[in-house]
Amino acid sequence: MKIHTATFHKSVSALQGLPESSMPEIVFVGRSNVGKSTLLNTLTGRKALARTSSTPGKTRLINYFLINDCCYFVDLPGYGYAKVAKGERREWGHLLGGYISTRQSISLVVVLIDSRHPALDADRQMMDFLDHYHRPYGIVLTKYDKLKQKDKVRARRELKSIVPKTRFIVNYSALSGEGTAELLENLEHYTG
Ligand SMILES: Nc1nc2c(ncn2[C@@H]2O[C@H](COP(=O)(O)OP(=O)(O)OP(=O)(O)O)[C@@H](O)[C@H]2O)c(=O)[nH]1
Ligand SMILES: [Mg+2]
Repeated sequence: MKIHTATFHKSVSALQGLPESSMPEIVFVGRSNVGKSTLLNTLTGRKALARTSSTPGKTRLINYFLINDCCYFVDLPGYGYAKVAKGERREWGHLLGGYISTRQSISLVVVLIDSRHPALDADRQMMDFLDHYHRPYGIVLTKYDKLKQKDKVRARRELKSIVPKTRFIVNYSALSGEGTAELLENLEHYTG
């Protein structure tokens, strides 16, 4: 797909506040700090569309971005970060889990995984959860620029063996732009 327009639509703190489900939603999930908000910015070519930070726990709400007036990209709070207070973590977990398990208009979940740690429990649990609710998903390996060549081969191999159901695996670097075109091509099928 080609992105012509990308605008912030709405932030939601509770499931009751979700917008009317009139368009397909492509959802971006992953551990805190994996690069979800950064990816939204590089993908849309809008530097400050989603807020990013080197400190984990930056995104705390469900953020809707309207793309080409035809679908939403949805940025979610991260999971699996120990330093966030327990109560807050539980709250995000409910919001995230409730949203993914009940929202019918989700057309695809993009799971972002840190390419340096491709097989962490938290990510496996997320993919089990997606399987359980029959949500189609694809994988983006983030921060690919930080990997040495031999680790690049290993990261993909490790992942492939544990996630046979993924629709795609894209290597991604927000620094170099690697993976942007390939990811957009894959998303095309889920925009309605
Ligand atoms: N080197 C490198 N750094 C990246 C890349 N993508 C993101 N980062 C950095 O990783 C940090 C976290 O990025 P965010 O996009 O805020 O991460 P997030 O997943 O939205 O985090 P939460 O909102 O806290 O869940 C920032 O310092 C980014 O600059 C990448 O491809 N390469
Ligand atoms: Mg974020």
